[in-house]
Amino acid sequence: MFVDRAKITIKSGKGGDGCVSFRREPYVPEGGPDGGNGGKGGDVVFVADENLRTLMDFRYKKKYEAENGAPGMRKKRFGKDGEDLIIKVPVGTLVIDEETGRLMGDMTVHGQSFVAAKGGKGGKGNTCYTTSTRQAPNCAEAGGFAKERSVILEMKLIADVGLVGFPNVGKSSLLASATSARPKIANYHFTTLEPNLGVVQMFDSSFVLADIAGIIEGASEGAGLGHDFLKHIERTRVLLHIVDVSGSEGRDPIEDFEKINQELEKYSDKLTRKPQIVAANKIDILGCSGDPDDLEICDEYIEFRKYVEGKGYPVYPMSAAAGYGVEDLIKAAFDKLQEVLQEPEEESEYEMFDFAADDYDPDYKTVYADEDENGYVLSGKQLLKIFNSTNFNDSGSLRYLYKYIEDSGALEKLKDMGMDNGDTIRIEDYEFEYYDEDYDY
Ligand SMILES: Nc1nc2c(ncn2[C@@H]2O[C@H](COP(=O)(O)OP(=O)(O)OP(=O)(O)O)[C@@H](O)[C@H]2O)c(=O)[nH]1
Ligand SMILES: [Mg+2]
Repeated sequence: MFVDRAKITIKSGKGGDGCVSFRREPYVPEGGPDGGNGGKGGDVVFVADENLRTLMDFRYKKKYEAENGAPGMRKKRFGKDGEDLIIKVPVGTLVIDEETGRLMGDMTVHGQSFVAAKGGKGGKGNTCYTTSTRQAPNCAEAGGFAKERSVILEMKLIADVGLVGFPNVGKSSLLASATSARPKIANYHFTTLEPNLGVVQMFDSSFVLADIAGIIEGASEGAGLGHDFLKHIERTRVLLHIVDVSGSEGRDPIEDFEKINQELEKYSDKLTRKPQIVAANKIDILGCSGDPDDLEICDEYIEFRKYVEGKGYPVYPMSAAAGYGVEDLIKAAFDKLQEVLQEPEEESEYEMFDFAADDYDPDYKTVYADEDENGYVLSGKQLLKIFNSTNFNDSGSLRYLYKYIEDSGALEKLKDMGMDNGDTIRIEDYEFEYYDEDYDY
């Protein structure tokens, strides 16, 4: 199965928590703090790889997680950083953030890479919390959060050159003749349903040729899986239009040529803007060997060539089955491709993802006050970070947490909601009772 779109979830590593620890040495009754910092969580990184051709692998594995940072340790030892997770994708893949629908990365060259989910920062150990008034800090910073998101991978380019034409005209035969790919070739329509890709070697260079399912009249309106097929064609740079010039199935080659172009045009003018080279296939059936002298007396071919050239397209005679003319046609496709590669790329239909805005979270400091069937609840990202950094056996650390909650204004909100002295407030799985400052116990 050919896969050109996939949805996966990615998750960076969480930062390791900072460590709370104190020096323990003989004859030193109160050693200072010596808790080390936690390690950074691993990033999720996308890398373009020219050895991959489809998004097949993402069909089976959907979840990708980088390693967490390790917690800090005693004796000021740092926790190990989590390993980055490298995800290789074919050149020509678009990486799109599902939530915003924005483009995170357009992977156009081999080796190109970007970080799609940053790992959480390592938390600071208690060593870093020492101040002049606080010589023995009993808390350490929690590691930064992991980042999780859904991304859509989409192949912008499935191949450099795409074969188009009616069913049974010899598209797969050409792929088999020009590359080492072995597509199924048979004398019936729609032998090919999924694109077959082959690599054409040209001197010290190469390009990818895609054999796509045959197009029929009405494909642009969806006839015979038309939309899927036409979408594949959209993802090639140069079109090789194969026509059965012998009319072996009783159709007229000129009409065939026109009908396919009409379908391409109806689907999208992007397809009509692509350079197109026309191959007049099955000349052997017309009794032609491919020899130039032979060709000039082959009326059907000459008539077809005159018409198509009149429309401004180059025409190449061919017998894909016998191998005539294949080399010249492939050379022409290669030359055209080199020309196209010089041109600037068409503008992307996607807006760019804003990484700076993604790093800056305006919601980070908000403390949410809610009520559920079990009582009052506080939540919020910064609150959770401070909560995770709190040592509940240490009064200084607890006081810091309470002061943060008070300053956030969340208690006022809870009071407006009807909270009274003695009511329970919950943060994650921790509960405490609320009493006013001037409450008379
Ligand atoms: N005589 C002759 N037969 C050919 C030539 N090229 C292809 N054929 C035959 O035409 C039939 C169809 O060829 P395919 O290559 O499968 O055609 P296709 O365009 O890939 O067909 P679909 O995948 O069904 O769209 C096969 O029986 C081929 O052997 C040719 O140049 N001369
Ligand atoms: Mg085929």
